[in-house]
Amino acid sequence: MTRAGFVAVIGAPNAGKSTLVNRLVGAKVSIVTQKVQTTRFPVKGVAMAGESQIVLVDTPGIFKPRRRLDRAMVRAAQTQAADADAVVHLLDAHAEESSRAGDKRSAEDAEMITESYVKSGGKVILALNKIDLVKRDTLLALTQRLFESGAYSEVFMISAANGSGVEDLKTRLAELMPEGPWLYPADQTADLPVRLLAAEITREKLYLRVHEELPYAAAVETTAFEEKADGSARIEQTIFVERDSQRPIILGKNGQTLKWIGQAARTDLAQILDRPVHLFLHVKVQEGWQEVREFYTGVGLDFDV
Ligand SMILES: Nc1nc2c(ncn2[C@@H]2O[C@H](COP(=O)(O)OP(=O)(O)OP(=O)(O)O)[C@@H](O)[C@H]2O)c(=O)[nH]1
Ligand SMILES: [Mg+2]
Repeated sequence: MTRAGFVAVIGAPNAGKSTLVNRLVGAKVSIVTQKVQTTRFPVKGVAMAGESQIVLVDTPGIFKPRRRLDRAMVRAAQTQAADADAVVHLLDAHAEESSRAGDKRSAEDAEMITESYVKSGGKVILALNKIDLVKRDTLLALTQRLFESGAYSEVFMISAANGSGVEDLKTRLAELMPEGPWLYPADQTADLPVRLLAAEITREKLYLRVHEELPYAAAVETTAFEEKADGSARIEQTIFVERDSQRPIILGKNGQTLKWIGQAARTDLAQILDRPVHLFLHVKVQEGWQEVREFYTGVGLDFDV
């Protein structure tokens, strides 16, 4: 008897959702950076646990949206939660501990998250993340307070970064999956089209390298993906920025920054695609790319929310 279903991982920006999905899947399916709003669209990863197939849906962070892109991201996360067989609300225990009471912004974000699982109809699993950074007694007090809210069916304490507690969560998710045939071949871990995955990897390196200078203003598009006769892949990508002043930030002195980004992305891609990769990056200024419909439809986001 096999089981299979969808688990939406939702939470505030930077809670560690993508780290958790990668950990559960055992492969890198979604990009991770120290920056908030790294994940822009739902990304699926497939985990196997005995006879259960768990399709994890990594989602953009839920927060009070301000721009069109924010709205599209938050709506996508809420839709995934509503459609899933189980919902995990991942909460950064460390941030929760250090945020001052009455922090208006985080209160608004929390409200948005609660709203999305009210829409999901069912109970939600709370997973307190980053327990490697939090003292045990703080954690217990936090758990009690959150559990008393009544919104959660159960609580797990985990560290997505070092894996502690993650196997228990996985076992529980496996039990919650409905009976039925597997949705993906047992050896498949990701289902992102390869061009999109390649663009995400480059965006990750871009964020890792210039996260302070470049708040949310960049997008990456794969413009060519060619399988060469010698077994290698030739990939061309364009990095879009919004202003002329952002170009030199990405290029760096003598083009050093762009070179680093390209090398780091190429190394990852070669490993993920399991073949040599030739990567060519271009930087283009496109004012207001966030208002271009194709940037949304290309990654499955709704432009009109
Ligand atoms: N110490 C510690 N850091 C963690 C843990 N989980 C994630 N992180 C770090 O938290 C940061 C954010 O992780 P992500 O997985 O990108 O978070 P996210 O929730 O997907 O963020 P968005 O996509 O922006 O909403 C990264 O720097 C991770 O390395 C953890 O268990 N412990
Ligand atoms: Mg993410």
